[in-house]
Amino acid sequence: MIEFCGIELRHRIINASGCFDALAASRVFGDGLANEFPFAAYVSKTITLRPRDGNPPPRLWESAAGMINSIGLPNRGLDAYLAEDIAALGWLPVPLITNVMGSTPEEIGELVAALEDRQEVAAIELNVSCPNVATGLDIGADPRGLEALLAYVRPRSSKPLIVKLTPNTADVAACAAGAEAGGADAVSLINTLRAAALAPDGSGLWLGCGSGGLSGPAIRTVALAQVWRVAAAVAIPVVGMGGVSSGRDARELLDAGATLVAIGTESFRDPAAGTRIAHELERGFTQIAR
Ligand code: RRO
Repeated sequence: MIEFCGIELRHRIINASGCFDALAASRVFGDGLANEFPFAAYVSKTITLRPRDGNPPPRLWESAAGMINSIGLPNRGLDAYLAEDIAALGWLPVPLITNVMGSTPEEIGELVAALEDRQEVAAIELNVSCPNVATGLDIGADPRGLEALLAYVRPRSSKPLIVKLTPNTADVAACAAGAEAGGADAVSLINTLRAAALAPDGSGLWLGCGSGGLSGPAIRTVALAQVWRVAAAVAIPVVGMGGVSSGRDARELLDAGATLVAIGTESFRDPAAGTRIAHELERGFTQIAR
């Protein structure tokens, strides 16, 4: 067993928010999914206070060794999550981590407070790093803003708070330190790198919202560098992610200082990637020098 923020996990591999829909997967794969759930914890797609339709299409672009998304947080909002989704996830054999995003500290505080009495929620991930909404990035790229945000939100929750950091900043270690100083229990990184693609017909930017976030193997070495820097800068646990598609990749993020590794884009290609990568990791890889 692995201990993470007081939560016991079977292994070190979890999903990246938004990259594995457990409700949709249970409809496709049936009851068997509970017996062979690919991750040691389940992180929900981001929820917001009110329902959101998400960004206009096109929302995806395949790039060299990666994918650019501009999904824009489509979700049914907090009320539907509390009233329906949490109960529908009752079969989950692993702890539930709920990912939330708001535009202001007050909104985030409200989301966090609403989850306080739900014992089904083991921890909360604060998404301060979505590249696809104007308000998502600002707080997450500012160390003092992050510290102030956490200082506001922290007293409103007794649950572990994980802060999802943006890679789109000059100093990710300072942002992590700001989150830690404000009372975060852990940080997770990296979210996607801001990116754009041009339409093949020359009509301009491809994605409906202009730019999007790059994920997949293309960003793995960026993630490795940022996880390394952050793990050296903070004492709280780090959840590393970005382009991991094998046990070897996961091992490298752990060697860089991560406690857990999250699988993102690889799960779209292989829904059982979490299980495979956890097994590959268990079989072992040579540790690299730090
Ligand atoms: O929904 C999205 O567009 C999205 C989110 Br919330 C995020 O955190 N990261 C990302 O690449 N896309």
